[in-house]
Amino acid sequence: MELNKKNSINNILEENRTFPPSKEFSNSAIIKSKKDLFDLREKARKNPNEFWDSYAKTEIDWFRPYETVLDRNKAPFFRWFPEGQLNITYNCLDRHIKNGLGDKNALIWEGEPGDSKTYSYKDLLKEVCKAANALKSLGVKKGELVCIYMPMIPEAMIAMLACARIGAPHSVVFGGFSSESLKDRVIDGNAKFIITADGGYRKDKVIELKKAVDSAIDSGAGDVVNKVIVIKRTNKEISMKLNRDFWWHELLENQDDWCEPEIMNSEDRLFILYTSGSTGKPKGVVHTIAGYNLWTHLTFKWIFDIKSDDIYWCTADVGWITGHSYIVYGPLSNGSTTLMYEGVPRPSNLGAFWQIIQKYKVSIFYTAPTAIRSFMKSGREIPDKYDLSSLRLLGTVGEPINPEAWIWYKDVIGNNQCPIVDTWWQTETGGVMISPLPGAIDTKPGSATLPLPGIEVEIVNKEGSRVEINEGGYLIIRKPWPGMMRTIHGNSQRFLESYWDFIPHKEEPFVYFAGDGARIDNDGYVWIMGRVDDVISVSGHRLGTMEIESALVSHESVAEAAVVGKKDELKGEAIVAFVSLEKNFKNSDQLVDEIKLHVVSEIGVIAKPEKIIITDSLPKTRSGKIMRRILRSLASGEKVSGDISTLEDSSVLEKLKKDS
Ligand code: 7RM
Repeated sequence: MELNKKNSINNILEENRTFPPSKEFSNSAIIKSKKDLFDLREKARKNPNEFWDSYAKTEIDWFRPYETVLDRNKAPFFRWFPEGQLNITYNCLDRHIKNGLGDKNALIWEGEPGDSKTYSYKDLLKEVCKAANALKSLGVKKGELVCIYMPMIPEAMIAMLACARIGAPHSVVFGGFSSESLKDRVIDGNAKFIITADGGYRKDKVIELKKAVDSAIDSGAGDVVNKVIVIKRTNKEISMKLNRDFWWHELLENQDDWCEPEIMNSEDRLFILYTSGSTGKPKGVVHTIAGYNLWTHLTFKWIFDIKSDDIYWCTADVGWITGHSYIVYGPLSNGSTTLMYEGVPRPSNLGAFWQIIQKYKVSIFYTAPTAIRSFMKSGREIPDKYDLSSLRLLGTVGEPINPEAWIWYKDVIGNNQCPIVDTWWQTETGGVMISPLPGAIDTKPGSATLPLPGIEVEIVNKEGSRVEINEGGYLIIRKPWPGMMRTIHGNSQRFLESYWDFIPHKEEPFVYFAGDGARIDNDGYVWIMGRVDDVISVSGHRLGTMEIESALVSHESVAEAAVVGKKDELKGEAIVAFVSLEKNFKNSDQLVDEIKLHVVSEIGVIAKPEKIIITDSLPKTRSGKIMRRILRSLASGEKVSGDISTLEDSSVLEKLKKDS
């Protein structure tokens, strides 16, 4: 995206409506007023170390206290609370039981075929301990990476916590990813263990997870993986390999229901989670224990204004960062009740979400703009059939929300009673960075509003200078924060290049570049404009154009490919691929379908191109770079404008127009 004043104002509807929180909401909120919020922001700005220290001391339980808040010696490899020792599962489970919350519901789970289950804090701790002991019995050691490839069932959460209990970092791979993607992640992380299920339910279909694990192992991951644990979910026949594959229920059967929490250092790894970038393969974002625990704990508490009797539901999958931070760690660290749903709304059950809110009296609901837009499309008659009066707060995450969808969400789902928290953050930031604190400030539809206390956001140009009010630019973060990523697994060079070297820095020695464009309005509110790199956001899921292009060219018929995002009313962006064919292949509908399916099997169904345009004429510069800007205009049906003088062969434009 090219950013300048003109397009930043044109791109985004000027939205001036403001919505203050109700008096009742503010009065009972944890942070009650703009003044309280600004005082906190000021405190954090003046003395960040003191600010973080005051929360780390009180909100986190330590086995050994830290001495240093922030170690900058190897910046930007920042280290937080380095001498401290703790175990995040102690903070998520044991301490609540000690505080008398043992019988409180920790997890409410709703299964896709209609089954359901609840776990109290005591129950959850027992299950986690049993699973932890089972992992130990299979030989999982502290520090060894465990891959988790699961449907949205309680065992996904239990497996994550069991790993954390014994100090084995986890690497959760979204269950919708293909065996190819799984293989890449297992190999990159060197994960010797995989926890999976026989299968999972997704939109009236069964996905065969164990089968995908088997083919990942057969096609290369076998050099790395030596044990697989399988949870029975669908009861479909699968093959189990002797001494390699173990049933979860058999392993757990005779395990002790107590497992001492491993004493971990603050900066030990908690997990790796892969996310797409503009170049190369997905990168393994590394998060460490203490800073992540503190940041997910604090942000969850502030943003969702959590009360002891709240029933909180985040609709994300645990395979994404939102699931890690705001289904598992943030809610549990706060001793809250978190709801998990195995399914997604589907044509055969468009009321699924509202049914669940009604059934469990959900009070806080956190979902993605894509979902809201699709509900909007199928009409308010559906949600109107359900009693949604238990809701008191609504949230969104993953992509910009258009004001129309925001208003609909507030009106139809929230009955105009609930504040909306539009939360901006990334896999890399660990937790939310920009969001309204719902009792403290007025919201504007489409803006994530203000950075949280301790977070110093600025919008700058290519030279690193701050741009003017309402001018578009690159979003950067000036100060380190506890939940920040620590590195890219196995590639610290890429960590430096992707996040810290992009923008020339002046005042602070290190500024973090988020990869997003944004502007800040007169009131200091941040308006996110989308990615400025070659990352496409499809229904809030991040995909690199390069990743999809490599999947395309790995098909025998594809000579060259260029992928762009096209604006999509529902999904935010849709994938459009321009493809040139190898000599012996001819364009046909059948071939196009075959190529689409090839991408699905290489990456996963979320990467399926909506449209493939076969053409002999990809627009290139004299140095051979594909001019994506031209393709973006063509894909969106817009006029190709701007400078095309660098185009090597200007006649390709006419040919391309014909092809697309
Ligand atoms: C949590 C998550 C991160 C990218 C980020 C943005 C976009 C996320 C918002 C948003 C506008 C928001 N992690 N993004 N939240 N854009 N408003 N509230 O999504 O690593 O998968 O993606 O998502 O572009 O850079 S992520």
